[in-house]
Amino acid sequence: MSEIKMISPAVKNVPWQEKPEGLKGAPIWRYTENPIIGRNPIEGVARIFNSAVMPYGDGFIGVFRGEQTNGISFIYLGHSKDAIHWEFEPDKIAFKDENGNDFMPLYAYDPRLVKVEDTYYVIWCQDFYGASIGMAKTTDFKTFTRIENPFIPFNRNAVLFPRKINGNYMLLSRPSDSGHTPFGDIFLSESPDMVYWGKHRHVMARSGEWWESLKIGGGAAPIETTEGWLLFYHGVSGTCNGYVYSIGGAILDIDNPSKVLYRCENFLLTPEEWYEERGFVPNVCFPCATIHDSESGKIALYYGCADSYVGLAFTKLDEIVDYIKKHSHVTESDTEIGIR
Ligand code: BMA
Repeated sequence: MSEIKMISPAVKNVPWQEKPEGLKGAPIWRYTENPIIGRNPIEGVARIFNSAVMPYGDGFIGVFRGEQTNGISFIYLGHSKDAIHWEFEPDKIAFKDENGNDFMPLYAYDPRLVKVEDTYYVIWCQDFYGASIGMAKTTDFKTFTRIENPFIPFNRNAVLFPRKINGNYMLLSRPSDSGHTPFGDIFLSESPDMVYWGKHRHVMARSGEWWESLKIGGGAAPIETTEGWLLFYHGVSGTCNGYVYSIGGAILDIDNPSKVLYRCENFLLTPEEWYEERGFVPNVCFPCATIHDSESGKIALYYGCADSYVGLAFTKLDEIVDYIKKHSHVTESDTEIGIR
């Protein structure tokens, strides 16, 4: 095993279960009590899935995609002592503009939650005359102030890095179309101020591997390690019966994350449990967050299941990085600088 370390705080109460005996494939294993959030979790909300959580105070906090009973998704705030049992606020997060006036998106889905320095950022997909990325910031989880939309349509799946790199904020995103997007690569954009985004670079393309041959998109906020940025992302294949969403793993260069150092040719997790294969949209494993402990190397991965539930899976940093490196297959478009 490699002597790899996370460069992030210790989180002693990271949720955890030991690896089951006889596990085959990638060293990542599901929580035996999955799904951790079932149907109809809040009055007026039919399903919670594709959601992001992080440590906060002596417990945990999260932003949750709640699909209302009228079919429209918004973001709800949740609190937990153990990051497994969640209590939700009954009303969707009330986003404000800089003057404190109401400024709600028309809808909001697939939120990510990332702390950079002393500020927490919520990033999601919303309508901006077409599907695009929305953002807000908070320091207390009471007031959420919208900040400028980073991109024009169409774009989904934006994931912020947890620290500035070379003085700039860094955002992964996946430009798309207005529908169910039958294509898509991951790109990187930089900003000095979270308002103006530029220096766009291509990071990685959908690959020749069948499970991610249609499109890929960012997943959890990258984890800083001594080997580079560990990225859990989603990869999609188009079958005769619809899309299948699996979870992949890659390691990006620490100073220049548009460069992919290692990329696992095998999926790490693919739909195979009932709550992943059966639901509102079958066959979806959609990663959105990790909670990770730098002292033990434990990683808890949160992922949406079949657009219906939230699931939890576990891995160890050294094991997953070794697996990604052992099964790495990078192409020229992964390793090049990403500008043409
Ligand atoms: C993607 C996103 C996700 C969803 C997935 C499968 O395009 O909209 O929110 O989980 O499709 O339906």
